[in-house]
Amino acid sequence: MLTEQQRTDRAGSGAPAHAGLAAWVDEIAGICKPDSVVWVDGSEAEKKRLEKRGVARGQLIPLDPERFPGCFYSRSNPNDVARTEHLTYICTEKKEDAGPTNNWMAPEEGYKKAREVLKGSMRGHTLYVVPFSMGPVGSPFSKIGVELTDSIYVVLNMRIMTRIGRPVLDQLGADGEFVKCLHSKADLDVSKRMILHFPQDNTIWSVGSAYGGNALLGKKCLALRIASWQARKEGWLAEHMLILGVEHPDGKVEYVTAAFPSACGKTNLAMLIPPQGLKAKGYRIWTLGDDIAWLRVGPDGRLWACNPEAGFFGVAPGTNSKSNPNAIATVSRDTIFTNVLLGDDLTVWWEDGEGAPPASGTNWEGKPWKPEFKGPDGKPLLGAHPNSRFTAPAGQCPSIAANWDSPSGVPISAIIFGGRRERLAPLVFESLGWEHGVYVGATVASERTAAAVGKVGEVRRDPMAMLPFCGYNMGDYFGHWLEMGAKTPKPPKIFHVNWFRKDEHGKFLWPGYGENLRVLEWILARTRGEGQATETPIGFVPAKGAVDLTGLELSAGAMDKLLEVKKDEWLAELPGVREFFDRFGDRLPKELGRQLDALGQRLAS
Ligand code: OXD
Ligand code: MN
Repeated sequence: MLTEQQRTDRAGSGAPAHAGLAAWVDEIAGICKPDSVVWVDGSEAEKKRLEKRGVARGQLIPLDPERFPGCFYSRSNPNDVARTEHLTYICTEKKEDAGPTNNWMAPEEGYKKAREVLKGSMRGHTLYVVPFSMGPVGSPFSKIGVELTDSIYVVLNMRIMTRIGRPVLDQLGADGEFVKCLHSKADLDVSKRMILHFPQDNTIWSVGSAYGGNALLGKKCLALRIASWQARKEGWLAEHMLILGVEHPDGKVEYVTAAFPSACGKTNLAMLIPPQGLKAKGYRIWTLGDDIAWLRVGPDGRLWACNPEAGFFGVAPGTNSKSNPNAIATVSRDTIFTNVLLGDDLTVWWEDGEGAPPASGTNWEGKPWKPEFKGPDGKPLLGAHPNSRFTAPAGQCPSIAANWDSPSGVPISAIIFGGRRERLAPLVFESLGWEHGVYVGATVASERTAAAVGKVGEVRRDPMAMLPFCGYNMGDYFGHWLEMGAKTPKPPKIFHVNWFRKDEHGKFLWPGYGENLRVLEWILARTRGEGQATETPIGFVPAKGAVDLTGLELSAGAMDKLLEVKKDEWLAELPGVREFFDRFGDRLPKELGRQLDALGQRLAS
């Protein structure tokens, strides 16, 4: 129960007319026992107050106001720097509804275990009530959540990544539906860490972590895991996809979505700058989202996409003015940097980043750092953690589309799947139709990156780049994709790309980054019934000369190698796909088994 003082505070700071919400906040405060409860209104004055408090408590360090105005540095516990998929659970009544690719816990057990950790976990802390909207407030795409958290860092990040505060409460009204999101850092003990999703209760409980993907509950937890469940029920798609627009010289803009596993370049592609050689064609690229897309069938029978987020939570290492100049400009102000290198001059830096490193600083682990320092393995001591991040408002991106937060979304011409594969997958291929496209998405495989705890580099199946994010049985998810195709009168075409193919000496064959526009150009031409292609057993690849390489120096024969479909390698891939499909038993749609057989026959003939 709240004390009288706490009730007064809440009333004073604008608690809602929503009795269900007020009762739930009381209930959680009764478990976590915070010293006070603060309802977040989203105002500038409140932001300043929270920043001041974060600084006073040592959780935030203000950066040099000349070089990084409005920016803060934050360092998380070294045991808490990436998503912890092995501690992430889908808590459905029936285990089979979570499916073979998710960890499952019975809802009663989940609530009970987490409650033990939550009991009194906020003593000495404030509980912040953060009403937030995923998607523009009031848009037909949007969903409302309320996150209760004991972390100022979380409030300030949610402020960037979502729309928060008073307008959201107004939209919620007296009886609106919302996702109940509870987050407590507790004591950051890994052995008590749990990220629990209760899709049947519209509820998320996350304890023991302050890392973005585990703690900013609007992102992976709501906008993917819970939303994917809701999307199946309501007939739409919640996907791990960027959204970008390609503007042609006549002003016409075509939009695509692309799903790549975490840390495989979605942010870079979403913010692409046309390469020198294609400049003459006058393209402009517009960014609408870099991580999540919600898609619905529009009144014109096409699929329309909306980015539910309002900011970018991007991977810092590797971001520089060659790989992503727009990101560098985006993070030049009002950005929170997490686990990068903090210079003694109050600047930030990361490996493969921008400019010279500071002469000395403190690294992501809090260790003194100089460029010449070596770690225990004799290699240079890392300044930034490989999964260190920046959190920046979407509106600050120079390439942000004017319509990025349009309540009606944008119509999609192509869906692109991709993985990080050294071999096998060509630079690009087009699927043979929606059903085959769903097969292509369902069989995406990729080498693991640093965005989640685990062995980096290991190849794993990551269907639609949703393996860690699908909130229900993936067999049913594939079925839902097939149904969405059937109910979309004018579905987009589905493609697959691989920017990471290597030659026999282990060198990347494709330069990537801005040059990827050349591939997008071919993809869009194909959606208009143009663009030359050769049919292969796996789908259509660009015909010789069909990808415009003007001004691009590729090594001799590189394009042939990039587009080569090696039948023996593809045949060798099939038993692994079959084994993966078998895991879903009778929840696997028959269509996918048929697609696998048909591919086998095409490859063998
Ligand atoms: C992310 C991720 O942070 O996919 O976007 O891990
Ligand atoms: Mn992601």
